[in-house]
Amino acid sequence: MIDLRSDTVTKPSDAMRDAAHDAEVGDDVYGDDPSVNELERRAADLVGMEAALFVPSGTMGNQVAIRTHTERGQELVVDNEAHVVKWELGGVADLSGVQARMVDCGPRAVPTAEQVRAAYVEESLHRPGTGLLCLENTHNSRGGVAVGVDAIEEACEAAHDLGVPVHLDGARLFNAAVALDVAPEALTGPADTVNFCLSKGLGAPVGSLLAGPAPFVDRARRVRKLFGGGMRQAGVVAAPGLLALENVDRLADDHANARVLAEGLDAIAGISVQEPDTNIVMISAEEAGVSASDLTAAAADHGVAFNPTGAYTARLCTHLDVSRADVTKAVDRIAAAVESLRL
Ligand code: TLP
Repeated sequence: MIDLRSDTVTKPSDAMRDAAHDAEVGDDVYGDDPSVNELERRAADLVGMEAALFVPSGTMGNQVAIRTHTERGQELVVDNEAHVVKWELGGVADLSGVQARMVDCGPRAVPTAEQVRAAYVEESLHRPGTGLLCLENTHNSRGGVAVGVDAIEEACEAAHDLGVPVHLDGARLFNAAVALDVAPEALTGPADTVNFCLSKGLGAPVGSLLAGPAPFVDRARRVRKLFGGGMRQAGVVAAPGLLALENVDRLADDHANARVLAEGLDAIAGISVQEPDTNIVMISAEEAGVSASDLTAAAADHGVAFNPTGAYTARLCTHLDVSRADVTKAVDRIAAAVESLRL
């Protein structure tokens, strides 16, 4: 099976497994795990922040950030397709008691300054006040869009002018940086905090980092504990995470594979493709009159796995465990699957 469901499906390399075996460990809740401490330091440096916190998942990183930034009842301004509101089980309401004021950012993927100002709610006797702006880069549900520095700066500046902090869901931050050929700090600098994942394109088995100013990270550490994310000898997962940081540059290979995949799929009659910025390819089979569930089921029968995202749309991800040859094979198999549905 060629597994294009997500870049989360990568298996740890032998070097990562060895690193886990050999890791120096301690009790991280006491701050005693040298591997975790090193990872947090390296991660903070990498995104130009003062400190970082190792968390088990991107979801926890985002939800800890939102809880740390906000007070119950406040509003969170966010794109209506953002992961934090679409794919995190209503965590913003459940875990932080905030309500989302959703903005349709369209293909731009982040709000304009005008949209930020329009969504802002001033605290009053009748209104809760806006507590946070959340951005996402790359933007997953909008097709792995790499949002440029100018758009990030514009949104952050508008929020800051209103006294609203900004959290960046950078689960795939390095995909954005590589695609745009900018330093990660250029994308994170305008925001107050950022979460990035080790367990996606970078290939680690587990883990994300929430980075920001040291006092924020201190408070986030307590929230992580509250959410059950205080890990003990977490060096066994931090050590492979340190190796994952070496996989940043190779994300360009995934992006090149995504372009080949997109071109191949676009050539199949009835399939239309959104040109990929990074490692995510969004397709529609509407013209072929084929539903996404039929398409993904037929493709699985032909040996390619990917996920439906709507009635006719589906998402395919390239990653560390998918070669150029796999991508070419995947195109042939999907073409055969579409053909089988036309018969
Ligand atoms: N996204 C997963 C699914 O949940 C959709 C995927 O396969 O892409 N932010 C963004 C932008 C993400 O894409 C994801 C994972 C997360 C946060 C959450 O990360 P995890 O899965 O580590 O909780």
